[in-house]
Amino acid sequence: MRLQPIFDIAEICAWHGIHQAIVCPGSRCAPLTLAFSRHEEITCRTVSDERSAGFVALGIAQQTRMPAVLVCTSGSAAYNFAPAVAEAYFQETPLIILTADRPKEWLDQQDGQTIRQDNLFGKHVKKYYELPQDYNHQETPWHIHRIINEAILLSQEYPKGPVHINVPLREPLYPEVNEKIGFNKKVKKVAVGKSEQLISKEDQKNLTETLASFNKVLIVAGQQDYNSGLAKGIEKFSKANKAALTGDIISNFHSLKGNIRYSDVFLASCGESIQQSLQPDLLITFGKSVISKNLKLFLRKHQPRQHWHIQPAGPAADTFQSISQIIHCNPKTFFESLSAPPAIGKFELQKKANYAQLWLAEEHRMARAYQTHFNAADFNEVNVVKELLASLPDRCNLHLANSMSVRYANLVGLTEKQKGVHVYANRGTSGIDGCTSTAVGHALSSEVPNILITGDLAFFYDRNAFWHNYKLSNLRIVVINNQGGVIFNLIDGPGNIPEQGEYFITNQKLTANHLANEFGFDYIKIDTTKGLKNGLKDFFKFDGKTKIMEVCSDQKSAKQSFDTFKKHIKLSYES
Ligand SMILES: Cc1ncc(C[n+]2csc(CCOP(=O)(O)OP(=O)(O)O)c2C)c(N)n1
Repeated sequence: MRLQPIFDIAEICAWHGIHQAIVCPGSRCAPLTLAFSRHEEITCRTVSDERSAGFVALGIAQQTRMPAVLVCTSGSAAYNFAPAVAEAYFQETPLIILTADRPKEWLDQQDGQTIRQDNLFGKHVKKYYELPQDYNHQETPWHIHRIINEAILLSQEYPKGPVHINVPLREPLYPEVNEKIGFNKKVKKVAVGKSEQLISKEDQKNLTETLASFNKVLIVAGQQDYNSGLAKGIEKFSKANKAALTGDIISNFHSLKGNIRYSDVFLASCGESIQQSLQPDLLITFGKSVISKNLKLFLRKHQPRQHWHIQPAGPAADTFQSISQIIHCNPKTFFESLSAPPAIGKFELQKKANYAQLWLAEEHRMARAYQTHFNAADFNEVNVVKELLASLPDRCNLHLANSMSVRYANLVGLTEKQKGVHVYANRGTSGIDGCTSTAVGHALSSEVPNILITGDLAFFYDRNAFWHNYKLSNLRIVVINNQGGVIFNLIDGPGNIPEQGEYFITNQKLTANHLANEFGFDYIKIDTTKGLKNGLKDFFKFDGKTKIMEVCSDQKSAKQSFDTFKKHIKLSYES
């Protein structure tokens, strides 16, 4: 059958456990669209704007922890996946991107929707593949099956990421009236054996000895999904080795006892002598990006004697400019393997514990400073985020948009008790372009409430996240509307120049109520603390509706309250 090789793609995906596809409209992609929409093991949805579709697929892949399929037609449609592809690449999220293409001989012949699609996403995919465009050779099905299997396996190999398969298709693109087409269960299937990467006995011995010889051990966790096994391993390791642990809100370690949440805040204010006392001998890092600029600056200046980075394979990012050893194994295995109490005397152990105590002392100082600073009655952006985080449902996904939303949330932090809150943010490229669509992808593929906190620019930028016909009853969006990108009012640099408002903050006048009306969402406007408290009573209730809460803020008060907060933290070091 003519289109059988294309239908086989969906069959192979389903066999690999890939059950979610996002398809964008077009005719060239019709065979792919039909293959995925007709396959009974695949949930196939359509999202018209490819920019949003890409991020929706990203959210689905993150939520299901499996690759999601993305299909589009030829031409600029494919280019519009690019921002999401880059984000997926840096967040190490697997996507199977299938772009339909014209037959190759029509390139550069003034044909419509024809662009150079080979290697379209450049180095932001793990690999680019192209399927053959003629199916009459007897080895073609094997060729196609081989490529699809390889691409799927590669997308899930460490580091996970997007793969691009370009699919040139000849007309006719639709099945003939009497053409019967189905799925062939006998397609070629290639599995890969998974083996746990262990630390060799010799490495374990050497690492244990080195670890025991350092008094000041600091663990820094980068962005990652919540993983209870890893959390337990770290808890055991830290207890045995008296290590300090810090990870910002996107590391998802908030429920871990002893995690230092406020390092970004206190490292900005604590001064040189405290910073020196916090300098580690041994730094252990794992995970992806770190939000905290202050932590980066602190560690680049106060370098450890050794820096071990743990990841399963490949070269490591040297974020703190101090890597001395890359340990290729799963972080969970690493921490479990080294969690026996070190063979050292009481006095030596006490020295280790003293270092961890120094970090905890700063954490406690912040907790006290927060208590005296935050007045629940004040209506400002940080307070709103604080109130929101405190009111989250026990089990939910929290999505934090770039840029101040994720920063405010990191500053406020989640508590040990909020174990069921899982945090997501597009910190692969830190774009404002797909934060809403990514949250939509999560909402479409999860049962729990999904709460997005976003600024107004990020929100209005990505409004096509809602432009489809799927219900989002488990989605709640809080838009902090200060009529522009307030980050450019808070950071040093654009703060004092005349071009600030027009070219950096980019003042804008939209409000979210029109959008809510257009899409049939519930809408509530908040401009007082009392209103917020009242609004929150119903906001998280499940009543089948998507809800938007628009917090009316202004740039002046946002700056004022942020500056006052920073001053208060500084003061806590003077008294
Ligand atoms: C796609 C993209 N374009 C531009 C930027 C630069 N940028 C970073 S933050 C920001 C403003 C965000 O404003 P808003 O969403 O209102 O959030 P706020 O700063 O007020 O928290 C911009 C334009 C970006 N990160 N991503």
